[in-house]
Amino acid sequence: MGTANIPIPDHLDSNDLRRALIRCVAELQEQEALDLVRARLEQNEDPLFIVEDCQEGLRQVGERYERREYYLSGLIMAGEIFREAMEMLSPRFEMKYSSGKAGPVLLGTVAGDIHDIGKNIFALMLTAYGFEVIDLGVDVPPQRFLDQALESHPRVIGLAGLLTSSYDSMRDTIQLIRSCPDARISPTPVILGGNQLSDQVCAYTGANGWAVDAMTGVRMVQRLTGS
Ligand code: B12
Repeated sequence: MGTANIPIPDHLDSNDLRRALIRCVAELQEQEALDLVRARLEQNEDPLFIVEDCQEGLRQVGERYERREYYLSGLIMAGEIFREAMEMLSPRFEMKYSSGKAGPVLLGTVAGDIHDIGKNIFALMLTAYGFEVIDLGVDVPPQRFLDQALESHPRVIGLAGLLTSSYDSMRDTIQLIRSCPDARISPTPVILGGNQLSDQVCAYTGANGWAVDAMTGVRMVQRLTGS
């Protein structure tokens, strides 16, 4: 989708640009948000900060949806803005951080859940930090995770999910992995990702760890794999 390339005034400093991007995403102003992303990239800003601000904007969209100020169309629009922003940011991630190959890390959004924006960012960041990623996509049943684990022997399994109902899918998936008779698969560390998580959810599901942002997730994978 094209943008109008609205000029960004010179007097805006980096804090102004950050606040403006968060506000534009939260208010679903697609063109303005994408122009701000482009302006910040032109200033050679770390793409990670730009992702964080888009994420904060999306969080505010979620709050407005809960308050019934936005409808489902608002969530869809926000997701589309984020996807377009990520299209601009992805090449910078690859240029900035890429190195060798470690892993693999098996990743997917759990059964019943189709949210994948955050999972895709996490996958991108893992790749940028040199991990091979096997991404099973969205709405992935527990058996599919196990079958793929048996085939590719991942170093870590990452389960993404944003719905409260996903906690049961996460738990079911982990139970299936843990009960696998193949001793190379059953102890594989499983980590969770998604912005609604907590220590309680982690304990409920039996996961080895959890993260609400991609960078924490990457550090966790590095620690678990000794990379
Ligand atoms: C965009 C969006 C959508 C889009 C998703 C588009 C897509 N392709 O993903 C669409 C429109 C499809 C959608 C649908 C629905 N949604 Co929705 N959606 C959102 C919204 C606004 C943003 C989510 C998002 O992308 N955030 C930005 C990303 C970058 O953040 P993130 O996912 O947390 O990812 C980061 C980290 O968690 C981490 N990470 C991500 N994955 C992983 C994995 C691992 C292993 C690790 C370590 C780290 C990691 O890295 C990422 C980058 O830092 C949220 C609001 C919110 N507060 O989250 C609601 C929200 C999640 N949706 C919600 C709801 C209710 C729904 C629907 C049920 C609405 C409906 N009536 O149909 C459906 C459910 C569909 C389904 N079966 O899944 C609720 C969930 C409430 C709940 N507690 O269950 C929320 C919280 C909105 C709200 N406040 O009410 N949604």
